[in-house]
Amino acid sequence: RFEGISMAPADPILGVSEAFKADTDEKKLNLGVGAYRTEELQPYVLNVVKKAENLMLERGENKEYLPIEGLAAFNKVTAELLFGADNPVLKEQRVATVQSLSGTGSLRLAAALFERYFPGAKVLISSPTWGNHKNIFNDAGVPWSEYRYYDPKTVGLDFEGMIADIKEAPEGSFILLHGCAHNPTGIDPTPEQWEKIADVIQEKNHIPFFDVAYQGFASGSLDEDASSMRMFAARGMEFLVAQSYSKNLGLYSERIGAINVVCSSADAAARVKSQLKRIARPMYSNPPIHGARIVADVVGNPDLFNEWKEEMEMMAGRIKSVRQKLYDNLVSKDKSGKDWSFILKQIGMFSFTGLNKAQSDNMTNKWHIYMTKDGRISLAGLSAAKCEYLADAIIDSYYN
Ligand code: PLP
Ligand code: TYF
Repeated sequence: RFEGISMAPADPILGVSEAFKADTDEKKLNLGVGAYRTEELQPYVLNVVKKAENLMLERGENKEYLPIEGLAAFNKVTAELLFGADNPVLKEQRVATVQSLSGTGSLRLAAALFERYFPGAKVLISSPTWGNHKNIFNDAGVPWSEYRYYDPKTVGLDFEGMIADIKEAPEGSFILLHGCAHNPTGIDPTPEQWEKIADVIQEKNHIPFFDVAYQGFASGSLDEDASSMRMFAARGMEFLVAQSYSKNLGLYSERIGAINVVCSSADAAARVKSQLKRIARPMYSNPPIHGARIVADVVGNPDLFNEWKEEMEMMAGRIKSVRQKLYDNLVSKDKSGKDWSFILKQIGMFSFTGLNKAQSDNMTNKWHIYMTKDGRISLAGLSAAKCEYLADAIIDSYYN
């Protein structure tokens, strides 16, 4: 019965970590998966997370099931963090917020909502995008196509292509946007470009769908990283936001995040929420409590909240400093006069190097540097001590 099942291909991102583990060379460096590492290249548990976990033990909290929509205290603070506590969308109770299984599970819930209530509607995703986006919409049976985003000539944004493709999409399409720190390119629109994106989306009655996996982690500021999305809220638009605490609170394996649907009325939000719960019930019944309590405690306690912001700035700052150091090494070592400034213009935990597949293979095979084949490197997995070695490897791979 199971004999007919063929082997599935390895995940292009998670497969990189497996190859890294198998390498015995001591120079090896894992710049594949987007996970924060310390300068010593070790995983990092935030101090505020440890404090919140201690509080939980002291309070002797139980492990009863959560309601389908998740922990009420979490849902309240997560929406406030996203939109800002004073945002009219919250005051008017126009947001349906449901705790889900981190960013991925929240995207998947939204995809199921599209499949059910917007049959035939297409999702437009950036080219390139986080690889799992395609899997998520494929599995939910939601048609998707790509809009131009990355311009290899400039290693920058193809803004005109992006606008043209969004304009051309069938009226009422969902437009998936990375709220900040685009994965994999690290290239974000400017505030002026975001306004134009909002203009064409409104013109075409499209529905924006923000994937916010890096709030506070890109710039170091929670408000700044939410600013593109809040501008859409200020325009009174309807849209969705999938939220993740994997990176900004380092809660990767706790699977904590939320789907937020901004509606035009409180009544519509209540109905949307009821349908999201109906979708979640047969899929996973209810979400895990541990991460939800951590987020609720950290955001709800002013001391912990301030300490979190400091730790987030520290993480974002370490990534920015290795980005600068990598750039400095590239400029001083590359005698060709090539302009490497695109590295500094990118934001977030990734850098798109512009290396093609063969060059990325050279990085791994010759230099033991593990990265995805699209030329993306995770700067969160880089230490200051390894910047010079990485620059040597990039230059060697570029010109060979
Ligand atoms: N969306 C983007 C663009 C991401 O980069 C990630 C994580 O890397 C996610 C969503 C979701 O991750 P998680 O399911 O761990 O929250
Ligand atoms: O590095 C990335 O882009 C992510 C990391 O369940 C990741 O793919 C890994 C596992 C997971 C979600 C995201």
